[in-house]
Amino acid sequence: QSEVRQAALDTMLTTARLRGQREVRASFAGAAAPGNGRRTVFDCEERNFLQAAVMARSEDGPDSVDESTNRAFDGLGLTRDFFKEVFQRDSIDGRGMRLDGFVHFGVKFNNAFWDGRQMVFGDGDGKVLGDLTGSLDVIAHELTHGVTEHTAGFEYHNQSGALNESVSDVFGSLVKQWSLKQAAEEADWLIGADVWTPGIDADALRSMKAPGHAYNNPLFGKDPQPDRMSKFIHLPDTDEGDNGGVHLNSGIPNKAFYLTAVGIGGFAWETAGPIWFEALKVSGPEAQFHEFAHTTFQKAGELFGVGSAEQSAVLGAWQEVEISI
Ligand code: ASN
Ligand code: ZN
Ligand code: CA
Repeated sequence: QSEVRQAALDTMLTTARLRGQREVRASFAGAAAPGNGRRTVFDCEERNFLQAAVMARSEDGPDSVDESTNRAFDGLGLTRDFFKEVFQRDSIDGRGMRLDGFVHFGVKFNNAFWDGRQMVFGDGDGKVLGDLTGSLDVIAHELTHGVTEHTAGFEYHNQSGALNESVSDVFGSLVKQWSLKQAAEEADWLIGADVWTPGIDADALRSMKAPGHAYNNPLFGKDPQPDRMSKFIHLPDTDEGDNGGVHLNSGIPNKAFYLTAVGIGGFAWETAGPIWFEALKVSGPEAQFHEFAHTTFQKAGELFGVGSAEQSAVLGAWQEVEISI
């Protein structure tokens, strides 16, 4: 058990070190070139750094023989198309930024991440996690970190960091729902169900519907995600403290989104989705839960009318997670 814990901590610290690493961003050839959202997938061949990765598939090239490459390529494409068709957003930066995905990062690496410029996926150790390209919502989660960086820019710690995490889960889940044409009441609201614990059925990395009921986190113990403000977890703003519990406290805004979506009913990407997306575009880097809640309420009024059923769903949802507007 302590071995599993140590491995999870190592993974988390490695991810923290690589996330937003400026050198990686700057050194990548062509990084600044506009690309009409064109995709390229690179194979890290189990190495721990991106510079040595080999091109595995590009927009006009043939399918790869490698399934991780094809899954990353397809998942990035679906996510790009979702943002374009549903929100008229042209790729990560709104200006057609090219999409670079990296697969087979490291040896049995139990994570996926956005590094400030590209999306990186490990193979998983086969026990805690399978190949991280195996869940569409995980791919969409990582791409959405890029969208958030280019819009609200939520600082990656404490409440603004939990909002950053939550927004990635929100649109990660919506991409999956959109691709399956699932209404809010039919969706599973799980993140990473296909990749989390390959040997154990019916669990996931996180549940937006029931935060704290999806999994056993090797680092933080059983059912660590809170679903309301009174259960907010105070952790230090360090790498070991998950930057103030950003992957834990995201359960609170996740639940608020879920409640809004099922409160309105129907396709969530046509209801709660646009409300959250408009709120994301006008929020700032230091936004706190309360402020963001207020912004969603305001946007619901603008999009659906003041006093509309949609706006009261937003109000009720935040109330239920103990955030008053
Ligand atoms: N999978 C994690 C995420 O996307 C990686 C990290 O940044 N801690 O948030
Ligand atoms: Zn994330
Ligand atoms: Ca499982």
